[in-house]
Amino acid sequence: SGERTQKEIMCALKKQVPLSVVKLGDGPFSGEEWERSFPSKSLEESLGPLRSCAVVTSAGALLNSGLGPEIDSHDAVLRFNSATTDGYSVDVGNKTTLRLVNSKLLVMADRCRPAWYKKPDFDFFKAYQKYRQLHPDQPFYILSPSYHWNLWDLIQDNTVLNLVFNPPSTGMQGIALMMNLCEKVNVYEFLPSHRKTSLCHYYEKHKAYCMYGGYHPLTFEKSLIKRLNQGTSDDVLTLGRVTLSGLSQITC
Ligand code: NCC
Repeated sequence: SGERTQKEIMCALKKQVPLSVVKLGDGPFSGEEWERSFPSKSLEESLGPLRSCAVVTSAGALLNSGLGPEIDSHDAVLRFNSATTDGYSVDVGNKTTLRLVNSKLLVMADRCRPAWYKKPDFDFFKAYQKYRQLHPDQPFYILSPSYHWNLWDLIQDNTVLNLVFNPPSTGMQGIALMMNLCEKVNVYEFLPSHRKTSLCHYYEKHKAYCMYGGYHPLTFEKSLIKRLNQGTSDDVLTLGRVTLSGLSQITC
């Protein structure tokens, strides 16, 4: 793969991983039911221009960080899956501008449906339509499959080992998403600080060392983000903070 410079990787991200959401007319998404399903405004229009953004991973190491006020001071804050702020705002803040959830979660939230693994696509898309009917005013998008796999290609292009063909973690997808939407992105506890712990999530008691990922290429995502970090290694160690430049800020 060869060691690429920070700028080369940023430019590859900008050119090869364009942000894309599923739209009416894509693949099987046509017909009356879908016409009512997708939000009418684009993601960028819904959010407006964003200068500083925070990406808050769900890592247990956020506990006792006291990062809440710093996180909330950003123009927009991205959180993942079922990560709650209730009872944890001192450490993680309480502003949530965007939430990125994996498809499994959307289906599990719908208790009437059979388990995700039986008919993943069918159930997922039905669950999406139903959610949209229940919350029509909440802009809710589906990231395109091409976005996931283009991001996987970028991780593989910058990794010496051959990766298993599993999608990037929701965290990595969210980091790349915010690099598309914001001028500057601070990511919290993706690269572990000195608070590094076996606690998987800050909001649950479950211990599992999930900071390395099982199914997702998380270890390799982390080494890639480390190469893109514009902050200091001291910021990583003491705050668990990585600072990334937005893709609009670089000329390729
Ligand atoms: O755990 P999860 O992710 O919700 O975490 C969101 C993102 O934060 C980063 N992370 C998390 C924990 C940790 N100790 N270190 C971290 O760096 C990762 O980038 C992670 O993606 C997922 O990626 O969607 C995942 O979702 C969970 C689970 O589905 C949801 O939490 C819903 O309950 C997966 N766990 C299981 O399936 C049991 C997890 O593997 C990945």
